[in-house]
Amino acid sequence: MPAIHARPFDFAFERATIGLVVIDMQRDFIEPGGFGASLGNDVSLLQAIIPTTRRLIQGFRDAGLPVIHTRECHRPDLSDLPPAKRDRGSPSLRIGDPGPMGRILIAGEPGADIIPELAPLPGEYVIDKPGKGAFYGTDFGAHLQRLSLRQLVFAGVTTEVCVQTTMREANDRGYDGLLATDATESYFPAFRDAAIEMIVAQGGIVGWAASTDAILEALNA
Ligand code: TIU
Repeated sequence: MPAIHARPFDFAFERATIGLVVIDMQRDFIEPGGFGASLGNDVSLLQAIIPTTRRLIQGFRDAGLPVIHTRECHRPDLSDLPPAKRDRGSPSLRIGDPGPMGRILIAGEPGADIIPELAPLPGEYVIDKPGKGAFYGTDFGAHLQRLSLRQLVFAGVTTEVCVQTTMREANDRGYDGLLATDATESYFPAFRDAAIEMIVAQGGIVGWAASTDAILEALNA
């Protein structure tokens, strides 16, 4: 069985059952004027991983393996937005408010789009999710079953929020999850590093971690 050189030990996979999940690489998190900025974050930190994430996506496409994208966003009528989420903290703009990229974190608005550099290809599945985890309130699990996937490589933002939440959800459902350490980022680099350590600690209590080079080397072997 092929394997990716990873922490805490090599990540074995089969070509028939591995796929890439790219979490929330949306304008709302990565460009000025969106949800991430409204929370007071420096969004330029997240822009640094665009080239690596692009290379990782291209590697899966070149290998003929599935790429799944997620977007955190809500229905225009906000019926899937719990008041507890909308009313949290004191952001400059709340979810659903009009901003420079349309309504904040609303499906169909420019800000909710995946950034053009990482745009999904026709045929690549895009999951719109109302929560931080990709399984909650979506057909992500059903889609993984349809594709018979068992090993998931994760990339995207932010490491300790939507990426880690989804990896934990996947782990509890029996998937093997590996995080691409240089294709994920946080507004708090120390949280990115801590999340990676939490994932691999205790013999891989949540999953594995590896560089994009190591992942692509194994896919191309
Ligand atoms: N704010 C933050 O760090 N993240 C989110 O709200 N969502 C995702 O991580 N996608």
